[in-house]
Amino acid sequence: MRFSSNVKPYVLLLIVGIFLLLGYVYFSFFSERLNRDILIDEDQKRTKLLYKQPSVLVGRTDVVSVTPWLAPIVWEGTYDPVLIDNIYKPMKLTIATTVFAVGKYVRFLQDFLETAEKHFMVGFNVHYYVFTDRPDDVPSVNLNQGRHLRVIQVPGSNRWQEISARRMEIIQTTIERQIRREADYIFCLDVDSKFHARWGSESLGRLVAVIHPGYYEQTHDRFPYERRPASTAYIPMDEGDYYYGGAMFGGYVADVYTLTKVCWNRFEEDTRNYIQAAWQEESHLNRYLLDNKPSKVLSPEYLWQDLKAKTKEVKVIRFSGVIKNYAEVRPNV
Ligand code: UD2
Repeated sequence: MRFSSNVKPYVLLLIVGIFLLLGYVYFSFFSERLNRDILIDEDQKRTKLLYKQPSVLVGRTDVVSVTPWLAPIVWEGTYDPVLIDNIYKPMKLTIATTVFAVGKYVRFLQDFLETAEKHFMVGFNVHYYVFTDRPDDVPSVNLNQGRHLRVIQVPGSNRWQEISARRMEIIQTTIERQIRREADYIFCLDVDSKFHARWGSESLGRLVAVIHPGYYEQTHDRFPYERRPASTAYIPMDEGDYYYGGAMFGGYVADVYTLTKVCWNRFEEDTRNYIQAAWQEESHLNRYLLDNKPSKVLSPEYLWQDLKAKTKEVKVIRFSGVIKNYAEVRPNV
C-alpha cells in the first residue's frame, strides 16, 4: 500500500505512534498473564482461576517452610501471591496496623508510611494507628483508597525501654477501646523500618510472628532470651524454637489482645520484683510464643536490617530496619 504524497509526515508519525502504543498495551497485558501463569477465564456461569498446578515433589529445598507443629514458614517461592490474594480479597478484610513514633522516632514515619502504601497489604483496607507524643509532627502522606490513618496521643518518656515495652499496654487498651470493632487482623510494627517489596495476604493468620534476622542460623542456647529465672520471661538454655523479632507480631485481633495483655501483665510483675527482661517486651513475646505457638511464622524476608548483608536463602527483602544513630534518636542510651 502506498500513501499519497499529500499525507503530512506528522500524520504518519502519529499513526505509527498509535500502533506502537497499542502493541505495547497488548504485549504487556498478555506477558503479565503468562508470567503469572494465571488466567481468569470467564464463562457464562462462573469465573475460574487457572493457575500452575501445585507440586507434591518440587519446591524450595534450601529452607524449611514448615515448623514441627505444622505452621507454615513463609518464604518467597512457597506460595502463589495472586492465588492467595484471590482467596483473601473477597473477604473484604480490614487490617489494623499499629506503629509507635514517640519522641524523635516521629522522623521515621514518612518513609514507613510511604513505603507501606506501595507494598503493605495492597488492595486491602488498612487502618493505621499512629501513637505519638508529637501529633503536630505526623507527616501528611497520600493514602490509597480504603486506607485510613488515626493519630493517638501517648505520653513521652525519658527511657526508650519504657516506650518500647509500654507498646504492649497501649495496644491492649486500644484494642479494647476501638480496634476490636474496626478490624479483623492486626499487625504491630516498628517505625524505624521501610517496606521494599510485597507484604501481602500470605502473612495473615491467627497468631503471626517473624524470625529475627540476627539469629536464624544459631542454636537456641545462643538466643538472647531472658535467662534469669527471677523474670517471668525466663527461658532455660535447652528450650526454645526460634528467636522472634519484637518489631512485628500480628494475627486475629482477639489473639493479639491476649498476647499483649499477658506480656504486659508479666512485664509489670517483673517491675514489682525489680527486674526488667533483657530485651523488654521482645523477651516476653518470645516466652509467650514458646507456650502459645504461632499459627504462621514469617521468614526473615519480613524483618531484615539494612546493616546486614543479604544472604542466599533470602531471595526478597520485604521489610527492613533502617540504620539509626541510637545515641541521637533515643531519649537515653
Ligand atoms: C529491638 C526490636 C524492637 C523492640 C526492642 C526492645 C527488632 C528488629 N527490633 O529493636 O521491636 O523489641 O528491641 O528492646 O526486633 N520507639 C519510639 N521512640 C523511642 C524508642 C522506641 O517510638 O524513643 C518505638 C519505635 O516504634 C521503635 C520501637 O519502639 O521502632 C522499638 O524501639 P527500637 O527500634 O529503638 O528498638 P531496637 O532497635 O533495639
